Amino acid sequence: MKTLWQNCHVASMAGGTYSIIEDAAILTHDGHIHWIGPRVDALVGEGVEFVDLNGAWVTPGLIDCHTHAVFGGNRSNEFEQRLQGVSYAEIAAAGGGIASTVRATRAASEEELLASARRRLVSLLRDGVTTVEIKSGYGLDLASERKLLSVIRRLGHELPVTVRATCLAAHALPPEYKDRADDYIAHICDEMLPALAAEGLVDAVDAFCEYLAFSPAQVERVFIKAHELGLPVKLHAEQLSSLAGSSLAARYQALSADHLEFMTEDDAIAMGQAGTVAVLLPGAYYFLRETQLPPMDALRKHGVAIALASDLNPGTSPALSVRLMLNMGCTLFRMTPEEALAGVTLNAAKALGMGATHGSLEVGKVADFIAWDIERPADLAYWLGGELNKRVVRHGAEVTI
Ligand code: DI6
Ligand code: FE
Repeated sequence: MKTLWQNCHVASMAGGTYSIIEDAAILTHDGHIHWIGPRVDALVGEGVEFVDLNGAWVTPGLIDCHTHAVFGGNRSNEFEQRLQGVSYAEIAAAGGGIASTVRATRAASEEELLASARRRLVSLLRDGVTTVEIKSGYGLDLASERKLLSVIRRLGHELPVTVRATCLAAHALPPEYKDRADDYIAHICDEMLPALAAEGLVDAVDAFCEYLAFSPAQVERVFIKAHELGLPVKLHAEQLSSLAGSSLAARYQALSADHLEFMTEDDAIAMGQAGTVAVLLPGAYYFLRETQLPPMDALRKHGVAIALASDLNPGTSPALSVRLMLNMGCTLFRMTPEEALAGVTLNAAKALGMGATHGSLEVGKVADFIAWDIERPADLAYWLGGELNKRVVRHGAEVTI
C-alpha cells in the first residue's frame, strides 16, 4: 500500500543536517519512505491513498537513546534527602541510591516490572517517541538481569515503539560482591554477558565508569568481552568526575559516551575521531543540581555528534518527557532548537547504531514520523512538557497511543 502524506512542512534532517521542506509531501510504501519532497513535485501513480496533514510540521519520530525505564519502586525519599543537602554520593555510600533500586527490582515480578515500565513508556510515546533504548542494570545478577532484559523485549512487542536493549550489568557492585569488584567484572564477562547474548536479549553493552562505580580498567574488560561477542559498546562516562572514560569508549569505537559533564578537550578529540556520539542528559544535570556544564564548544569544535536523552531512571532523572529534554538542552546547555531536534533524531539514531534506517526522513529509511500541530519546529523545544496535538506514523501507518 502506498500513501501520500501531504499538506505539511517537513524538518527532515536529511543529509545529516537540519533541513526544511515547506509545503512538502511524503510517499510511503511497505513501511518505508519511497519519496519525499515539495508537494508540487510528487509523482502519484495508481492506487495511492492520500492523507491530509492539515499544515502540520513533520519531524522524524523522536528517539530516546538512553533510558533505564525498567525498575522497581522509586526514590522520591532520596529526592527529599537531597533537598535537605545530602549528596547523591553520600546516599549511595549509605546503601541507598542504585542499591536500593536493585533491592526493589529483584523483589518485583516480571509482570510488575512490565506494568510499571509500560506506564512510563506510554508517557514517552505520547511525547512523540517512536524508538527507545532501555538499559538493564538494576538486577546485577544473572537471573535478575535476564528478567529486566526480558521485560525490555516484551515492551517492544506490546507497544508501538522500536526498543533497543542494552545490558548494563556493570552499573553498580551488587551486595554479594562487596569489596570484590574485579570478581564481579569477571562474573559479568564469563557468565552473564555470554548467556544473555546467546539468548538474544542484548543489542549493546554499557557500563558506569565512575569513582563510585567501575574503573576504566574494569570497564575495558567488559568492552573486550562485548566485542568478542560481536556487541557494540556505550559508556556512562565523566558524569561526576574525570576518568577519561570517554576516551576509552572512543578507543573501543563506542556508539556513544553519555553524561560527559567532566570530560576534557582530549576526550572530545578522541570521540570526534572515532565517531562516538556524545549523549547529553540534561534531566540528570538538572535533577542533581549539577553546575559543571558539558564542554559544548569542545564538542562542536571537534565534530562530535550531540544527542539528547531522558536518562529516565528513579535516582537521577525521573524524566517522562523527551520534549522537556529539548527545552533543557537549550536552556541549560545552550543548544539551539535545531541542535536539540537533531539530538533526538539524527544523532540519537547514530548513538544506537541505527543511523542507516532511522533518525531522518530520507528515501529508503523507515517511515517513522510525527506530524505536529505546531507553528514552527522550535515549538518542540519551547513548551515545558504538556501534550502537543500530533499524529504518529510508525512503519508507514498511523498509530494511536
Ligand atoms: N548514571 C545515572 O545518572 C544513573 N545511572 C548512572 O550510571 C543513575 C541511576 C540511579 O541512581 O538509579
Ligand atoms: Fe544513565
